[in-house]
Amino acid sequence: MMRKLITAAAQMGPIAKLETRADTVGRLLEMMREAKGRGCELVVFTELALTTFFPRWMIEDEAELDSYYETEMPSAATQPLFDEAKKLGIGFYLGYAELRVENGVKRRFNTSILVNQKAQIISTYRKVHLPGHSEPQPGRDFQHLEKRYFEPGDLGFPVVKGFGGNMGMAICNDRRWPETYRVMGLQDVEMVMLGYNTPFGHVGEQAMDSLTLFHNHLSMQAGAYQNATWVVGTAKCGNEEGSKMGGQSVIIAPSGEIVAQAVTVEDEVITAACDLDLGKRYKETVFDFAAHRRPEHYGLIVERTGAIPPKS
Ligand code: CDT
Repeated sequence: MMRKLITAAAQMGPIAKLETRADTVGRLLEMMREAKGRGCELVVFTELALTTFFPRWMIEDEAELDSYYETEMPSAATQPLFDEAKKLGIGFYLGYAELRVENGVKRRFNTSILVNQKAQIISTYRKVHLPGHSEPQPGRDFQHLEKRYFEPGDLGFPVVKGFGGNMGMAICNDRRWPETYRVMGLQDVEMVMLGYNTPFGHVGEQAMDSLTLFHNHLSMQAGAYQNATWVVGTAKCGNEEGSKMGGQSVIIAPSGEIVAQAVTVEDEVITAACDLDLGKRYKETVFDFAAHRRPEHYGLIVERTGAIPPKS
């Protein structure tokens, strides 16, 4: 049996600070049409796909900061994406900055949604692993203030039915953490979609920074293989307001193999015919969780290594 989901990763080149939402949404629409033209049923856009990557700056003016967030979804600016998706019969993953007011208090999240072919939002995810700092770091050309501008997601890692399979989402730094994939793996996820903005030089250690692109793929390939799931990783990349970000968007099979990869640092659509049944090959053998995982023993190992004090 084969459950084929033809999927696109729609990589984005830089979004300038002054680029309007309408222009950015126009770029997304163009890539959505290209994906549909290549037979895709799903297109995965990137993290914070509607604006420049604003956490690189310390922004003290609240109105300016608020201008990077969406207070509703769909919004007037993003409605064309929903309209076109419905017309074309294509679903999409979209990352954006979410601002909601609860009991008069502003709450800010780095969010993604999954929209089906009828333009209905079928899942919402809020980024859990927020990298960087909450205070500006001295001596840096670019900050990484995600901890200042967002709170950690409060929705867990939901896996939902859609597109004929079990679909999960993550956002950027989440991809480096095995928990991200395993929490979804335990829910039998078959495709993890994620967008990322990864500036070079973000660690500040040259030896590590030179491995940025290697670590990008390493973490996603490991997550795919160890949880027998497809992973679609979509970059925002290129030189954005002087900050250089890595590209190499990928579609990765449950074997851990890359089956499609972007070759530019610009807007670029890559596609693959993803057989959602492929994961079974691993889920029924080497990664048969029920047969081989030993969670009841993990606590003992942790105790013996002193990571947690032994029970008295
Ligand atoms: N957007 C995002 O999460 N970027 C991080 C790099 C910055 S760490 C200071 C990432 O993990 O790619």
